Amino acid sequence: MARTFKSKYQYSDITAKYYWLNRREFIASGLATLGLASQALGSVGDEYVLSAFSKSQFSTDQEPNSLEDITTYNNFYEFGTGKKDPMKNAHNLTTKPWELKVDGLCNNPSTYSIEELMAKYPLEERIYKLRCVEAWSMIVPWIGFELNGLIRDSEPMNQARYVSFETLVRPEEMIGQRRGILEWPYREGLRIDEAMNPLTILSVGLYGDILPKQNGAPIRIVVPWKYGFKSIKSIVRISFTEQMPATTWNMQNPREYGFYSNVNPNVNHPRWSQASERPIGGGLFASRIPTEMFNGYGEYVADLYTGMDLSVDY
Ligand SMILES: Nc1nc2c(c(=O)[nH]1)N[C@H]1C(S)=C(S)[C@@H](COP(=O)(O)O)O[C@H]1N2
Ligand SMILES: [Mo]
Repeated sequence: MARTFKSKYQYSDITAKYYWLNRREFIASGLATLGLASQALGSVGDEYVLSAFSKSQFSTDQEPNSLEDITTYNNFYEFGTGKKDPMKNAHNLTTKPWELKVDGLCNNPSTYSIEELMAKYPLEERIYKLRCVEAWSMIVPWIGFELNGLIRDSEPMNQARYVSFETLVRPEEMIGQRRGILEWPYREGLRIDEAMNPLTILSVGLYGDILPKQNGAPIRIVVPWKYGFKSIKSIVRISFTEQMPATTWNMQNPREYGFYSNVNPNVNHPRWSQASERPIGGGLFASRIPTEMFNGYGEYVADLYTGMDLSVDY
């Protein structure tokens, strides 16, 4: 049933229609001057041409947030700590050429360009809910491919139990990296079975186009059943390890941010409740909605945690 449609502004499917609707709305919203509009859009540029993509059974049928919501309310500390800093500063990042290195405990380490990855792995649209640990959420129509194909092709050794990820370090272009807000590079990690789960994707686009820079161009991870900080942006390295890798927010404050960080309404953050969340884009007085276990993805991922106490391994 997977329908294939081409990217680059083709009015050929519901998703493309969303794109156009949002775009019109966006242009009408007062950012109409070209300069501002393209800045807010994070220079969705000509860096890469997205290959054709198909729809996915894993997409939610909830309506995606507008492109404006998705590109103007971001966490990307490499570009500053304010929600609008990434939109203002990420255009400085050079995303082409870009290399993604795969190394560590595997028999087939390799380095890939973005073009090679897009040619090798078929792209799909995945409309997922993103739930930040700060208790807000949005619906994002990502385009990407399952990480498990790349993992299989890398032939991990038997000892490999975890996969770690690293973001680029380039303080000349990433203004936030000139200060020690976090320990750079930003690092994340998954257990290998979590990384192999079909929901875990490498995203190269959203809304039918390549990734805006503030969303982690040219390639980022998306793990929809975990808090947003696990979905690491602008990655340059994937490594297979035997030991649980060090991860940025866990290093920063292990009491507040665990390695697993599965969305869990029953385990509160020490400074705020995780029982509910604020959907972005609903306006100032929009009501909060209850947070779902595993962000609503339990049917696909609950098995990964059988026998674990998730209030201990939070
Ligand atoms: N390299 C890097 N990746 C990152 C972050 C970051 O600061 N640096 N922030 C994380 C957080 S806290 C969230 S909620 C999501 C936000 O993704 P979005 O801006 O595309 O919605 O990115 C995550 N990935
Ligand atoms: Mo977040």
